[in-house]
Amino acid sequence: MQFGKYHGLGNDFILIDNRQCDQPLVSADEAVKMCDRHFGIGADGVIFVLPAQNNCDYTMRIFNSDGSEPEMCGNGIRCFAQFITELEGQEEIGRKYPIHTLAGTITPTIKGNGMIRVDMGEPQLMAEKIPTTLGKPGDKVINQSLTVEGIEYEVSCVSMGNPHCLVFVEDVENFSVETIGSKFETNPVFPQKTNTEFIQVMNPNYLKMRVWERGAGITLACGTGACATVVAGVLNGKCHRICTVELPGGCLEIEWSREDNHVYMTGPATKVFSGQFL
Ligand code: ZDR
Repeated sequence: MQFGKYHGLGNDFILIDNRQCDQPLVSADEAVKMCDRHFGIGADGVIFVLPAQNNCDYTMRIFNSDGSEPEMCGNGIRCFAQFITELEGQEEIGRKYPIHTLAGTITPTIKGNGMIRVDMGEPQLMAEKIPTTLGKPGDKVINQSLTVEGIEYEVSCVSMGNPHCLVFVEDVENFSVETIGSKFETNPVFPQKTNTEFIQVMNPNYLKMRVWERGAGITLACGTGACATVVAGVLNGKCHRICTVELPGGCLEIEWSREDNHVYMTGPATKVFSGQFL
């Protein structure tokens, strides 16, 4: 099995050329083995470039490192776009690739120098769309109280195709993401589980965030999570619509457009190596 290994700010993925077949060439169980950092290649997920659907150029599917299948992956789709330029044998600056995902059509644009800008679509805010039982159907979940392990947090919820729970904290460096993250992920108020972002506001143009990802645990970056962070920041009056999000692996530039309500994410995608999995 040929693969490419990419990362977006340290959120790393195995990319598979699956253009000849409608179904992923590896099973969820095999993906778990490939993602293992000691017995496999090592990655946060496996991403497949599948044939086009719905008037798009390609279809993206992804398995998390635990074998679950998320609807979308923000850092992953930048790597996906960079991988396509390699498969197609040319990198055309300004070229847009509409990609069919389980979260609808997502469109990366090649900016050059390994940078990709992605139209991530519109955030979904209604409780049933996250999904969460923290609010009534039709209600937004902004600054609601949620008790986890006996501690009360004020949380906001945003779907970028996948679920995010956003928590603003005073000191993100010293916040115990490693112990509390999984308690948010599996909290019964999130029937599809959730990704959770812990955010410190440095100023209205600059947020620092650490993430616990559903199905992957702590990762160095999360693209959908950075988008959800800015949406929650704007809705809570904490940041501007154009904002830098610093993650452990580096920075993403996020814009929540007033004109079309879409969220735009700009950041790098970097190839590390290619190889053959036995
Ligand atoms: C967070 C993520 N890596 C990204 O960059 O958007 C997406 C991975 C999918 C996530 N773990 C989920 O929703 O299950």
